[in-house]
Amino acid sequence: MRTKLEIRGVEILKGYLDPQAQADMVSDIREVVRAAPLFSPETRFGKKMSVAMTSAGTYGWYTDRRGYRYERKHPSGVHWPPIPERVLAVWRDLVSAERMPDCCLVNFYREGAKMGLHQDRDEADFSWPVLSISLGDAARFRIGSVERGGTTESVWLDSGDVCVMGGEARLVHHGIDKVRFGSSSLLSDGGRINLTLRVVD
Ligand code: MD3
Ligand code: FE
Repeated sequence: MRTKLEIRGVEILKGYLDPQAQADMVSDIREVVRAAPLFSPETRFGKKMSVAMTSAGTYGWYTDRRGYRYERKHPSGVHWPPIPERVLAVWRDLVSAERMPDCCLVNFYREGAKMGLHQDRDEADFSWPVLSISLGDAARFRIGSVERGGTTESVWLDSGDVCVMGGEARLVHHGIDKVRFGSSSLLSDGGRINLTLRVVD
């Protein structure tokens, strides 16, 4: 069943994708990963991220000791593959048909992977929301505030859930505390895929 939740301005659409749509999207993402293999970059502090990632679209998000940024090419030197049509359809439905995202960041969480609290602020125009799609194992998503520190709230994201972060929520701190590894049967080897769609420039 589709239900809607709102936490600190983040809109959470539980059950937005049915099981068939989730499986179709996983095969789309497998194709993206074939063209642009997953990698675990180093943060600006030189620490390897536990999340593996790649991107689709004109830009891919990247980090190394030089800092966080968007790049037009995968570290191997190839252009990022196009954003799959079925992924763009979610953006069209929930955000806009006028402007398409130019990055789909693919995050892959293996057992034990997590993502600390951060803001997404490497994009040029914060008036566009960020949209996220969760596939595979359930994850505890933590939401803070725009300012550093203060209280946080958490919510479990399940396979097929979609989040839209726009308006006041666009710059809130957020992260993934933990993944309940093996909780979903969508991915044969377990793990969690998160897609975030962003307008970069
Ligand atoms: C709230 N990814 O890639 S998605 C990220 O599940 C990221 O992989 C997490 O945070 C993940 O940057 C969380 C939900 C999300 C994405 C972007 C946001 C929440 C957000 C941007 C602004 C506010
Ligand atoms: Fe983020």
